[in-house]
Amino acid sequence: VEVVTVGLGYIGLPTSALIAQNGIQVYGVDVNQEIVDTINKGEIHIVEPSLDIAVEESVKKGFLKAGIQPVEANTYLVVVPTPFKGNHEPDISYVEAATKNIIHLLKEDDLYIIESTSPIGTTEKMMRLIYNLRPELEGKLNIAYCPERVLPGNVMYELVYNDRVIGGIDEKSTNKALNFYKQFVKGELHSTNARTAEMCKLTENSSRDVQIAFANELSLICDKAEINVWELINLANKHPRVNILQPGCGVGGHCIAVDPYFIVSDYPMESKIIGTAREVNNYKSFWCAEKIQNEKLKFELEHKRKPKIALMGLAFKPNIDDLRESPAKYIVNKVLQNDNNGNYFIVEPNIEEHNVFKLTDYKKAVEAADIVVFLVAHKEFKELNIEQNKIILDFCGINKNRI
Ligand code: SAJ
Repeated sequence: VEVVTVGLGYIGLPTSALIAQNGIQVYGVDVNQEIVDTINKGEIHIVEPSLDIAVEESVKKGFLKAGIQPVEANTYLVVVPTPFKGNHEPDISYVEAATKNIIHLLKEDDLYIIESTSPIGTTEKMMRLIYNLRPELEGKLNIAYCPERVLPGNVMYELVYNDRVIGGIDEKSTNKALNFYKQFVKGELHSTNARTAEMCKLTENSSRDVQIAFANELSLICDKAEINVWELINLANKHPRVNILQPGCGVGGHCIAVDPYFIVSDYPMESKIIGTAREVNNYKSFWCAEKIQNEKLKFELEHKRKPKIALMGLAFKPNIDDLRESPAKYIVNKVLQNDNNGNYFIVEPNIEEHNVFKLTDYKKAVEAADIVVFLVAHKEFKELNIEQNKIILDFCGINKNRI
């Protein structure tokens, strides 16, 4: 075996398959026996375009195998999740466990790379952990950090064509890692040190979070000022040096809503904008839920009956089936929590069934509703023709002419 990848999730599995497709022997490790068995059958456990074929082919040709325990190789990739704890502090225990699990296999000149999003200094910390247990290897390993930056839904393409930032703990490590990625990445490879590479990943996602927070803040101001925020942003963006993103019902997913906390928890005094952006984006979801409740009360006073409300979308962003850390789901939960016996239709065209919510067809829901609430800008919703008499709460810019 040439390469061991630890972690066979949303990034680890596609990465393993891509390396294997390039004729390199890969052994994927995961703590979950079911996942290991699925992959060894040439099947996959996650939804990602083109991944099924890549895994099936590599397993069939014998270039990809999976197991619970790592085996000896020349390169070790750590691709496990780094969630945060209750107090928003990063939890690097998976990276630590993955590292501890391969330490006994390491030998002179091996390459050890962390791809997991990690707080600044994690690579150096892991280096110390390794050399503490294997002092005879001190200075003889190549240790680097190289963050993934692929967009879910387009992973197999972006893994090959995105540029990569590669930061070793010394120059020898950086060069060794660079040569490793050269084998299967067609994007440019940029070298730096480990701390800069770690911060670079956090910066990319924090930058997007801050920019979305700006758009969300504008939407709150415009709502009070009775200005159409979509028209406003469109007009402001006509300036050659202004490029504002779109407001929505909050920021979700497991990256952009998480990574900024890795900076804030280590540098709280210095990261005021980054921390505030998180608060603004979280508040936006809460604000949307309140807005729905207010609109419902207004309707009840006016019509002397409960309105039928269509809640459109549950996913964390448009045109995907991923509901994890979804602001739309948070809003739906919050609205239902406060009003258990209201008349709600819950809609998510990208999934067939949900274990908690009873889903309604999107056209039927809109037809029956008095109030239509757009939470996610799914493409289906943009084609709807909605009668003028219905009340619309458009949190994600489905119909940009109407607020
Ligand atoms: N969103 C808005 N308004 C916008 C754009 C996005 O409200 O104008 C919301 C989305 O609805 C969603 C959230 O932001 O709830 C995040 O969506 P996204 O499409 O911006 O990003 P992710 O989480 O799918 O993927 C990001 C990407 N990072 C950047 O674009 C800087 C991806 O390249 C990273 O690899 C990924 O995070 C990751 O794994 O870190």
